[in-house]
Amino acid sequence: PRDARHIRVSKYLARHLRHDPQRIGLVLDAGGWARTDELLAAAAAHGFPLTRAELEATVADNDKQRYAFSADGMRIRANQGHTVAVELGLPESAPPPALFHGTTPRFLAAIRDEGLRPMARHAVHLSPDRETATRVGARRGRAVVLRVAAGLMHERGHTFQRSANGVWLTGSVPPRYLTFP
Ligand code: HQG
Repeated sequence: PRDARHIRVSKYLARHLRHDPQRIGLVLDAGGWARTDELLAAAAAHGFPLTRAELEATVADNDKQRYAFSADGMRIRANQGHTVAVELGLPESAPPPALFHGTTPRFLAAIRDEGLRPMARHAVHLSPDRETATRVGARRGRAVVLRVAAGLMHERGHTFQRSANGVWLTGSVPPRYLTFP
């Protein structure tokens, strides 16, 4: 259930597992993992007490499966979306022929010029279908969905990784692989 508390906890995790762990004195390892007990202690010490049960519920019920526990439950990380340096260690994977990127009109001129760049994040995020890309673009205004010739990129040596929650990641997308609406 996506109640207000669940959303607050998810946003708190995004802030500290993707962007700003040092704000609460949290240390992520090279793979982006935090110790679960350290996260709970750090959150409590910085005015955001949450129980292990709430944390587990947020990870399990998250609409985009943004977070994952290690197999033993001792560690937790964000599946994608980082701005801090992490090496997620995802295997390279062959993408489907087409992937999609949702953006908004004010970025189009720059994207036509220079293609898709990771901007603040570690990789360009691509969606497996137009519906998902539309939701991503709509976060910033009117959604514009670009088609990415991912199969062709892959044939020509670009590498792709698929995150645990189904987001496709690649370093950049040159303009010639993009189809604009
Ligand atoms: C745009 C959310 C100018 C790009 C979503 C995007 C996703 C350029 C923005 C995930 C550009 C970056 C990532 C260029 C790209 N010139 N603008 N050359 N290249 N852009 O948030 O893909 O809910 O870093 O189109 O669902 O929007 O947080 O990337 O608009 O999966 O889990 O620059 O974040 O997931 O924005 O979103 P972002 P994104 P969560």
